[in-house]
Amino acid sequence: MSRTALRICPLCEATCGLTLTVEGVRVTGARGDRDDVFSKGFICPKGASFGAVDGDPDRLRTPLVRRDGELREATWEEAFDAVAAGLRGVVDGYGANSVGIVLGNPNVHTVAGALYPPVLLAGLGTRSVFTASTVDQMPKHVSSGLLYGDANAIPVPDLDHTDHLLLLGANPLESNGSLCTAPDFPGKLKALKARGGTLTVVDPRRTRTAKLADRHIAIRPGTDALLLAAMAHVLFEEDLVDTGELAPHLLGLDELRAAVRDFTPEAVAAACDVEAEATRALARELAAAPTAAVYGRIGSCTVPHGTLASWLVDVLNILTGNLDRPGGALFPQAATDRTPRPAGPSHGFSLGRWHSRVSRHPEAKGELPLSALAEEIDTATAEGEPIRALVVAAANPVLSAPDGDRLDKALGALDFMVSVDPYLNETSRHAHVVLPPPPPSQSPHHDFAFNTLAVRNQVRFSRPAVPLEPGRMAETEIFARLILAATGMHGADPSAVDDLVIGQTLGKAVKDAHSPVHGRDAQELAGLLAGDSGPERRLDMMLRLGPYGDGFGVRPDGLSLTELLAHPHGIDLGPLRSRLPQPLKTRSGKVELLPQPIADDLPRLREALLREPDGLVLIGRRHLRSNNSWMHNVPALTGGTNRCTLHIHPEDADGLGLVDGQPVGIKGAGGAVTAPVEITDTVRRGVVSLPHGWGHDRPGTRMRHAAQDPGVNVNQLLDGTLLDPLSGNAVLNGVPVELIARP
Ligand SMILES: Nc1nc2c(c(=O)[nH]1)N[C@H]1C(S)=C(S)[C@@H](COP(=O)(O)OP(=O)(O)OC[C@H]3O[C@@H](n4cnc5c(=O)[nH]c(N)nc54)[C@H](O)[C@@H]3O)O[C@H]1N2
Ligand SMILES: Nc1nc2c(c(=O)[nH]1)N[C@H]1C(S)=C(S)[C@@H](COP(=O)(O)OP(=O)(O)OC[C@H]3O[C@@H](n4cnc5c(=O)[nH]c(N)nc54)[C@H](O)[C@@H]3O)O[C@H]1N2
Ligand code: SF4
Ligand SMILES: [Mo]
Repeated sequence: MSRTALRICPLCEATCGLTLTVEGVRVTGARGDRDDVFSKGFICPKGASFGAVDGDPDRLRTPLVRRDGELREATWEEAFDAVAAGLRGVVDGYGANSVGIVLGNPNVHTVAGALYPPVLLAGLGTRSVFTASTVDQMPKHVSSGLLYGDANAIPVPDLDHTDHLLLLGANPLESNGSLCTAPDFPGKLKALKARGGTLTVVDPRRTRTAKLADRHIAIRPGTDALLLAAMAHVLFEEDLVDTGELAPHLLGLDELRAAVRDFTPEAVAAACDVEAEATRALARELAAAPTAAVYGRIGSCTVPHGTLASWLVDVLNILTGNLDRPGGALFPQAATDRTPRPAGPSHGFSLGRWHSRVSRHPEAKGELPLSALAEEIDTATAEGEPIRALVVAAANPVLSAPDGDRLDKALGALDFMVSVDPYLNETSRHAHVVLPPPPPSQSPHHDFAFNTLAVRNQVRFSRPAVPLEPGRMAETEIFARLILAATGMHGADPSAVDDLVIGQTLGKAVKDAHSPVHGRDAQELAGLLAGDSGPERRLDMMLRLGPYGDGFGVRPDGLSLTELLAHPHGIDLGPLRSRLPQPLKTRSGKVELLPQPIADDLPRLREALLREPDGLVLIGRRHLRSNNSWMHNVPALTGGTNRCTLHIHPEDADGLGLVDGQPVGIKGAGGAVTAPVEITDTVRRGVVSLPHGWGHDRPGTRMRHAAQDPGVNVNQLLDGTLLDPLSGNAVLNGVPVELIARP
């Protein structure tokens, strides 16, 4: 007998609602949920393969514990005993900073990854925190922190209503969008064109997204900040600045004008390889459009001037009056956001409150660069202890971070490592304990992170589609037990973690004059929480205290978990609306247009004007049927064009005497790899492209299908020293490489 169950797809940022077909405890099919208030039936090949991803026979079913050098199946009790002993031994012997924490991308796609890591960080008190953010969007957080005082206040292009979209370094036709949660991004771009709007794409490759555009600018990698600065220059020079209703909220417009004075379209033309007239046209069109949005993603972040480029994206939206207005770029308001406080001066955003031990990288948002993880483990200094134990959750930095070989060695030398991961892969193979979460069908889902980045305000929750298999442990419980083991409370009831958070949050809320529960009794409120489990009660609490919440009875028609459960296809909360000045948390209470750290970094951008490009540079690419490093084990999603080949322009191939399909050695600062050449004019001259997440050929892993066609690890070409200095973000695009023809 088959049945259907609703489940939000966790496989990318688009968060599509799926209707799963379930036979017994197995997911045998997935289609788009037409009644989903947000995705309205959209699905992509990854979502359609949900059953295969979920039911992968290589997923681990029981914990593994290392004994006599080998990882063996163990009970949960044995596993957590080993975690408690391993972590506490290091904390007690060397202090909290000698325990490192690495949080990977899928944490933003799970309830467990949203609710528990903050408690783990606070409980352990370590400064050795590394996440996928510093190989991704940290520049955007830093620019938002500096402009708005809140690193998580990220404006999202109003895709459904804009008249003009300037998209840089993003390929949503393959990625389905990022920092812009929009099911059916391709359909939304087509709709933009159908309503007479225009799409411009800036990308060194003629991507599927670029093919859809009215105009494609094949910029030289790593130079977006120059192009954007020149556009800002043109807006000032040609008197096109019109900040509209933003004007009273802005600080530093004159200083900004002076700061971009040197960046004329003529001055940046050679570096960007974009003609001055084209840059002027981009600026004029942006200013002339009734509404417009500039949107930058991976290709604008993972570059030497990632923070400046991210800042300039917002600066252009501001100078044209498009920030915070419908059709422009707006701040979403998610259902689990904190109760909005009245506008006014706040605490602001600080960078570099501490530094990494070895290379003295400044922290950003409480994190150190993932690029520095290996040296923080393998290098002793006088300043303090190296990292001796590591907690890795949903991360595979051996493939996703620079210089995997060095990190691989460093992980092998740790006193203790625990991985929360469904696979034994390139990273988790070094763990002393592997704690495998259940597959997504057995987990609840709510998009805590992506709802704050969505193009429409909405809220959805899926309970597990399938009950937990015997012997499985919910990932929320795995995290709760891990927190207890790491903080000296091993053996306590895991619900203690949720009770603690609920007690603290409600305790603060009742004392907060702006909270709907001000003056009430925290314990009584805790008793009112609905939900089957600790995490559900926490979600109920967040919804009820949130901007649309019932305020525990104050607004009886407001949101709660009970209300959400009554709407299995979700609740629509309306289009994005203007919100300024409320989201601002700067010290001035204004948008600070030219923050000091940005001003201090501009001379480095000026130097880039003078750099003579020579030699080939490497960039990445994504494929629709892949996702970072962990989906190459699903036969339905591999093969075809989803392959690890080096794209090269025909003229560059000719110059080097390369023929299609030939293996070529690629050499970078961190090492060399060999991949087959794929000659294509979709990549511009002077640029080669290799996808990331491949390199599944290390011994001791258990991903049988991936190992058959392993590909190579592009990040081996990096040595970890190339960073955007403000954010600590790795430079993954525009990296100098040499090619060596192989017979
Ligand atoms: N050269 C280059 N490198 C890049 C990038 C690039 O564009 N170019 N992109 C970067 C970006 S944007 C990112 S986000 C990072 C991603 O890098 P990582 O954060 O390392 O993420 P993944 O490679 O996706 O690996 C995810 C890990 O989580 C595990 N996992 C999957 N599902 C779950 C789950 O439900 N629970 C748990 N606990 N674990 C799970 C997988 O088995 C895998 O081990 O890579 C970065 N690296
Ligand atoms: N299918 C699939 N979907 C995914 C993922 C995946 O691995 N596969 N990963 C997910 C994750 S973790 C993320 S962060 C998002 C990322 O989402 P996107 O940012 O849309 O990612 P990409 O598809 O890598 O697009 C980046 C584009 O930047 C271009 N580029 C490279 N260098 C430069 C440059 O210097 N300037 C400019 N202007 N462009 C440049 C590249 O050619 C590429 O087309 O995708 C998510 N969705
Ligand atoms: S677009 Fe993303 S969320 Fe939607 S079905 Fe595909 S992988 Fe899942
Ligand atoms: Mo990412």
